[in-house]
Formats: sequence, structure tokens, C-alpha cells
Amino acid sequence: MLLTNLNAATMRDGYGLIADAAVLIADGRIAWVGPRAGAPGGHEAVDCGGRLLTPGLIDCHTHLVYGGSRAHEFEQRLTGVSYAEIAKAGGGIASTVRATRAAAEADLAASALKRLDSLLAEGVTTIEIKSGYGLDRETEISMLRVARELAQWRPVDVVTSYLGAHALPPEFKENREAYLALVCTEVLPAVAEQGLADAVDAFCEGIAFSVAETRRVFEAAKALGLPVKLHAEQLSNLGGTKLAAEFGALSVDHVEYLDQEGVDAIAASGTVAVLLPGAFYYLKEKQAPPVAALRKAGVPIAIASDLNPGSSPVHSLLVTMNMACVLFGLTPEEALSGVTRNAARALGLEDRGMIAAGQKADLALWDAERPGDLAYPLGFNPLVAVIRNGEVVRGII
Ligand code: DI6
Ligand code: FE
Repeated sequence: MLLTNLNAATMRDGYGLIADAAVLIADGRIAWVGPRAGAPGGHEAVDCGGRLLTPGLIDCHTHLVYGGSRAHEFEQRLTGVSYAEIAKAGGGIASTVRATRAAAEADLAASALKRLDSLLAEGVTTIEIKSGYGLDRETEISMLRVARELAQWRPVDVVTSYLGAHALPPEFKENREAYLALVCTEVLPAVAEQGLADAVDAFCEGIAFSVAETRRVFEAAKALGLPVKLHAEQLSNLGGTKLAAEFGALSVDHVEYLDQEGVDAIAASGTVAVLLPGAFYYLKEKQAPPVAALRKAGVPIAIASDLNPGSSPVHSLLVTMNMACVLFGLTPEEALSGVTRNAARALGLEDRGMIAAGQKADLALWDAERPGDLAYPLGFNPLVAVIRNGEVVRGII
């Protein structure tokens, strides 16, 4: 298939825009991309009507599989109760843990599919999904199984992370040590053995796990050969980022309170900073991540929905892109890089996120004149079609 008459944002360097471009797809991969005038001959041409082509979008941080709802906490927070207060009173993550443990696996899958469909309607072709609402062995494994299974029902690649160190489960309230032992010596090895996790994540925060506790989890992951990533410096600066850098983490996520030392550490380790403006917005946070320092240090910046029932019930990467611009001061170009090239990097995937020869043919076609048009509106979806592995899986071209 030779796609012609399109405006291609290849994302190889900035937008990497090619006007009046053509893209040749063969065997699910991009075989050639360049100006139409130079396109290889002998192929059936598909006219794209001058539309914008981008790589398929990548949501590199979600908690999309969970049971129950936290709408009541949203209402509570609007009366002035804080996220941390709700967590301390047994709500927050713990409330979703109760609902997730009580849910049948089929119901977890059904509710997750609806959320996934919202993301797919905006051109997402790869998504990361974390566990972390089961906390016991059985439910964590069940969450990861459901996450993997979603790829059988929808045209999407699912990457999973084991987030056992998300919160201390109520049955271990008086025994943090025993819970960490369970995570490191029982659940994580079981998850790894069943091939259910592509990476290991943790929540390093005052209301969650300390740097020393996170280190234990990372040591266990390393022993099993699994890459790590970290929820770090979201509500305070504990220094989790430096630990993550020491372990060569794929990404550090949130990072509102990241300091210069932390920026320097991830610049040296090649770790991606994943910004999550949805949580910042919902929690009405005041401290934005140090975007200028990240740019200056050359740290790749990704952005993600953080789709979760508590701090970020955000089901849209287009909205996330807009929020990253308005709330964090990213340029629309950085926002689009953040859900394509840099999001792929945050997942350790080198075969996607750009329109370039050899890359996976995961593409999104938009009724937009310029790539900057994607981050500009709120609540407007210009998606026309999605190609995944070289096949049109949504819309018509
Ligand atoms: N940070 C987050 O943004 C989510 N988890 C985390 O560690 C929030 C999870 C929740 O509130 O349910
Ligand atoms: Fe998160």
C-alpha cells in the first residue's frame, strides 16, 4: 500500500514534517517515506486527500484496569478534602483495591474495554497498563491477565507493568516489611514467571513507599531481568528519581517536585520524564514539573493520561496534550512528541513512535492542516482513520 497526498508529521526530529508526502507500507512496516515525487513506483496508490498523518498515539502510563468508581471522592475533594486526607482515611487507592478484589475478572475486562475504546477513538495504537489495585497475588495477576487480554479484543498493543508497591494493603497495615517481602519474593517472581509484566513500577511518595523500600522492589526486579520505572516526586521531593536513575529506569513519572539534581541524574541515565497533567489538573496542584530544566538538560519528555479512578479519570490523549501545553507550557510539538516518539522510548520500544523506514506501520490520519492543530482544541476529535501493522483498523481512507 502506498499512501499518497498527505502531510506527514514523521516525528523524527521535532514534527519532521514532509509536505505532499507518500508512505509505502509492506509487511506491517513502513518501507519508505518521503516526498510523493520521489515515491517508488509500481504500487497501488491510496489518496489521503491532503490530510495529516502521524504515528499512532502511545499512552505510556495508565491504570486502566480497575473495579468500582471513585466519583464520590471527586465530590469530597470539591468540598475541600485533600487527596492525601482521603487516602489516610482508608479511601483513595485502598477503596479501588476493595472494589477490584471483589470484581469478577470478566467484569474487570468489560469495564476496561470501555475505557480503552475512548482512547482508541483518538488514534491510540499502543498502551501501557499497570496493576496495583489488587495488591494480593491473585488479584494482581488477574489485573495483568486482563490487561494482556485486551489486545485480543481490540487492535492495540498492550505493555504491562507490575505495580505491587502502589499502596500498603489493609491486611499489612501493621507490617510493611511483610508486604514488601510478599511483593519481592512471591508476587513479582510469579508475575515474571508467567510473563505477565514488561516492567516493574512503584509509587515512591510519603503516602506510599519510601526510597529505601522502592530500592528493595527495584533490586528484586533487576534480579529477574525486568526494567523499572517510578511514580516519583508527585506530591513532594523524596529523591526517588535519583534511585530510578541509578537503576537505569525507563521513565520517572509525574516529577512535579523534581529538583536540578534529579534532572541531572535522569539526563545521565537516559531516563524519560513522563508528565501527567491530568493528575495535576484533578488534584489542583500548584507546582508544575521543571519543564525548562528538563529541556535544558536534553531529557526526553513524554506525556500520558495516567487514566485512573482517583487522581486522573482522563480518557483522552488529545485532552492530555492540550493540558500539557496549557498547564505545563509544553509546545504543541513537544506534546505530540510526548505521545509518539518519546512515549515509545518511555516504554523501551524502538520500533514505533516515528514514521520512518523499518518502523511498525502504526499510523493515525487526521482531518487537520497542521500537526499543531491536535493540541489546540478541547473536546474535538479530528481522527479519520487508524492503520495498525499496515492494516486499516478504524475509519476509511
Ligand atoms: N499516582 C497516581 O497518579 C495514581 N497512582 C499513583 O501512584 C493514582 C491512583 C489512584 O488514586 O487510584
Ligand atoms: Fe499513575
